Amino acid sequence: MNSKRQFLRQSITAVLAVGASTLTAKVLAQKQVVNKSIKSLNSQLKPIVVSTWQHGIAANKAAWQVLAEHGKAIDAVEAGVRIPEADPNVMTVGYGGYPDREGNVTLDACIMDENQNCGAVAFLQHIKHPISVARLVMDNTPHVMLVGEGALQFAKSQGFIEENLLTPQAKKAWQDWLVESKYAPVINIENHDTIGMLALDSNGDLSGACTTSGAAFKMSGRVGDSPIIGAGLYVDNEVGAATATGMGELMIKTVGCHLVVEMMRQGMTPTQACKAAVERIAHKLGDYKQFQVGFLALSKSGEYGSYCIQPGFNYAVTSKAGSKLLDSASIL
Ligand code: SD4
Repeated sequence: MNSKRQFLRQSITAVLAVGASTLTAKVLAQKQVVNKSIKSLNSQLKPIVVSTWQHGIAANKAAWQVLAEHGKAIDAVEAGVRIPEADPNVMTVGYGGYPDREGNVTLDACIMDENQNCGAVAFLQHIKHPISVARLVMDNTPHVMLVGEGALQFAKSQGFIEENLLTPQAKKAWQDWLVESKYAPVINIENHDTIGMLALDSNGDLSGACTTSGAAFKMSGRVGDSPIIGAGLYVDNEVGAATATGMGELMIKTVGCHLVVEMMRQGMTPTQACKAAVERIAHKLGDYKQFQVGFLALSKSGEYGSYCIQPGFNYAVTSKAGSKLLDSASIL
């Protein structure tokens, strides 16, 4: 190669290199601007907490106290759902919950954190805060779920006290029900109140909790979706979280909350994902119109949404902007 040609080639290579590095620098700078604005948008959306039904407002308030202090989402959801658990006027969660057909209050709950850790209790009696027992199953045992007598013994070993959870109000409702003893588990049309709560903390981590006394006047030993990871609650810290309320059998049959999170993973918004899960139930289960099911979801970026079968499901949202109660869209 003659020296003139060599000089030309070197010059072109040098010009291209300068051009390329300027371009790379420009692209990087633009990328940083985009990342910065995504970050600031996200920090506006977090922390945030959402939960099912009207009693979610009071529950979110307790959760918000944790989130506002830069606490962890897992601590926020536990603190939040303990409010309706202790409230005798909430007739389908914890203390004051409607009993089964034998007159026994039996409770189901589960909790899940940002690291895929989870804990659950089912058919637990005499303990006011099943969510905190579920938390200790997660934190202090190698297991995910304890049920019945075993769950009670574990709770007592952790310092929980046995209490009578059947309030005079709930006893009266059960005695009235006994007159006809008609087992019609149509929940959420008149009788709703399971609390499912999802939170995104200021660190960007997601967690969820779900707690209930289940279907009123259910068969003894009946367990619904609420303590079952994937059915009544699911959290994937890379994607989002979902919880459910309503006729638990429908969520169990479709592994509803896991389905919602997987739909979000495929790119759906929380509302689209909840709608897709309700549509799956409608498509697979012929009798779905007799029941209520409501899904609530929160994405990793703080976007939330819901969908249900019957009109009437609502949910509470609390963020820096304050608290609000929103009506869910429905398939019927
Ligand atoms: C259950 N999913 O035990 C619960 C009940 C419920 O609002 O959500 N009620 O099936």
